[in-house]
Amino acid sequence: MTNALFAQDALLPSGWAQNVLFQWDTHGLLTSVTTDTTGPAGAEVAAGPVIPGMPNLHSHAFQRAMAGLTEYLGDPQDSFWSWRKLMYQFAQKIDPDTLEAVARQLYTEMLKAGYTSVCEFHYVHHDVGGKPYANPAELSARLVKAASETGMGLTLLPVLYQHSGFGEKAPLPEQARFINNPDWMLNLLASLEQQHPAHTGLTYGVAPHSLRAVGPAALQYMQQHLHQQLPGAPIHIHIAEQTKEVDDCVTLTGQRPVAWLLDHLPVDERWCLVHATHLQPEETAAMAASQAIAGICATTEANLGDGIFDGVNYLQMGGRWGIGSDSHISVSMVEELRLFEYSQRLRDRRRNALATADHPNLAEYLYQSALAGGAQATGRPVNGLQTGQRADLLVLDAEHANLVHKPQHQLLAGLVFCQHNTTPIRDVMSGGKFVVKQQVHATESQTSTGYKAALKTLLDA
Ligand code: NGQ
Ligand code: ZN
Repeated sequence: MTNALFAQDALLPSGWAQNVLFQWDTHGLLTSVTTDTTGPAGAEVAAGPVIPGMPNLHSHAFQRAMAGLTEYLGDPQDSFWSWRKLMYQFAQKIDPDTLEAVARQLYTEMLKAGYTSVCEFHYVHHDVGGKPYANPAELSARLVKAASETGMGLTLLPVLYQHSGFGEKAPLPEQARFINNPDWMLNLLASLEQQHPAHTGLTYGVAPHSLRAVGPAALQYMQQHLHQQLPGAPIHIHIAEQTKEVDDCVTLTGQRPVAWLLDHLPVDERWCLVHATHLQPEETAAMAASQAIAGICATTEANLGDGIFDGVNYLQMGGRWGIGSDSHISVSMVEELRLFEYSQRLRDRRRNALATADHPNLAEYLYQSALAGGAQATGRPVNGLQTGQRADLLVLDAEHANLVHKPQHQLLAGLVFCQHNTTPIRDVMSGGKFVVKQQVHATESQTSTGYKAALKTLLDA
């Protein structure tokens, strides 16, 4: 039997099931998921328990190459803003070839870590100096290439970027590579659609960078025209990550960023509000009610000293969320989930903080929620192991020290809340094809050679 996999144990949207047969079509979409079958019936047999692959809802691919390069005290008041200066200097060095090599390495690492989809919040558009490339979509196309060649599902979100701060301040010279306008963006999307048509593994949306970088009129115009051109396409925005941003927004508008956005734009399930770190209780409630996704990037938020998301209240209110590795100082979905929970424990001095009476199995609850929210943010059919969704799955090693002898309901806690230097993620399937087998990605050695050469170029530049 081709395009079929049998798993003795599999995590479905309804929970753990036994003797599950998965079948999928040539687009990589599941056509049937049958539980309690009598056996493999000629299908390939999964080497361990099967769980759905996780979407990564926030990535700036080029930042993978600067991981670990900003961990020294420069400015005595070192902060997000001094980190950003260093990040801008690094962004000047990126060219099409280095971006492609870094993205290929990053997507390989993500797949091995269990991320089978990524949303690229992509804002380095132009040449150094700000001149568009001969193909204005050059750098976007390199990300598409890296994703397709590694087997990573991609939602490409070209970034709209116009200003250096609230009140439509003129951009800084170091932002020249990012600057564009809504019509340029809509043309870019049309040309990308033509060069690389969407399919189950690739889709497009847009990312107004932040309320700092895009003014109200452009934001309105962008979202209206986007949904004429690409109905239902996702819109992601950075919001309320730093208190300075909140203060500047209040000074200009009298409202905090999340409150302002919810009041002035039709924020709904197509939207992903990345970070949303600083919320007043009314904002938490309104954001949960909007059905937008909160994009939690716990390791980056910790690294940059952002603050702690209002997770306990937001989840109690049924708020939707997913995880992103953002600056890629860590590429580990289990670390994102764990740190999200641990940030709440440290703040509130309690345990199992994000679990609820209805969902006492914390690891399973976190996993299933981040999966559903992440899938919504991708705008692609990646919402778990059910008919019509992509065959994106992970095969766990049941003999791993953190899983061995455990009942089904303890497996995800063994994955998420134990960390002992080896991962129990054994094989990874993306769109019906195994891209990682026994913890090795099919093209990882060429990828690694290319990455090392690119990193040398970037460090020498
Ligand atoms: C970014 N990253 O666009 O890469 C941002 C920093 C900004 C994070 N916020 C730049 N983590 O927000 O202005
Ligand atoms: Zn970001």
